[in-house]
Amino acid sequence: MTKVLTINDISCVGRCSYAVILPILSHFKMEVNLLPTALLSAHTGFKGSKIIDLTSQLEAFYDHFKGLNASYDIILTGYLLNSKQLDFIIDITKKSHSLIIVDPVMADNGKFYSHFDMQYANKMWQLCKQSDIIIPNITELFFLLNRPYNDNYTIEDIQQMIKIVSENGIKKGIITGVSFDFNKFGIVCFEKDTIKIIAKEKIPVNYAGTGDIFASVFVGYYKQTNNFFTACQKAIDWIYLVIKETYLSNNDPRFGVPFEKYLDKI
Ligand code: PXL
Repeated sequence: MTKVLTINDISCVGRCSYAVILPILSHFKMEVNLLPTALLSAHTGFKGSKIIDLTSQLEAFYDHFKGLNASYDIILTGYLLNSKQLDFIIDITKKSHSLIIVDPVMADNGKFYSHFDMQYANKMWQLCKQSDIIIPNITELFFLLNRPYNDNYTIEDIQQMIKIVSENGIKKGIITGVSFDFNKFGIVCFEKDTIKIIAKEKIPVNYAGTGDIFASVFVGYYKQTNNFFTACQKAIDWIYLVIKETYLSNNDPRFGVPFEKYLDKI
């Protein structure tokens, strides 16, 4: 059985982070261990979220796992709360033999989420450089490379950014939320020198948690198929189905997507 250590937050409302990662990875019959970074009443897209910061507990939890002889095929990182947590995770990944997959959760739509800034992005870049696969959205890619976000990016801009990412030793990556054309929306994925664009018809609503859903369904398919580009295609096909049907039902996007109804279509 594949064993995954997931490092992420528990947002009690809003279908993101562990609320989506756990059911999806379990659906793929993976064993999931949790290293929670924070407990939030709801994700930060809602106003007034109450946050319990778990920074002071991370090391003790991880030491306990080591004492239990836990070893992981995959470490999947997501929402971290601060630079101190990043330092600790960078240290873990340096010493680890697991496949390291980093979703550098910190920004979207050209802006940082609350709590994050360019200094955090620079440190997140250090973590990305320790990883095997990164899954930033397009805003996060700009910020990782210390660039101001520019909505009018071209495919050449992305190719150039991917070149820098590859030159820094990151072998594979998926850039999500990419749109070159008014009607299309999708991902750009790369493995060494090969770059593929997978585009779908644009859906003009940003649902919470879809980055976390994409990352986990990708991880599941990657382990299942052992083929990076096939996993990207399957992940995008499934999440597109979920988002398209959600759009037709007019849900409040802060509550995420009803992915539960579509697990059997994975
Ligand atoms: O889905 C990304 C995410 C995860 N966790 C928390 C968030 C967000 C995005 O806003 O606030 C707590």
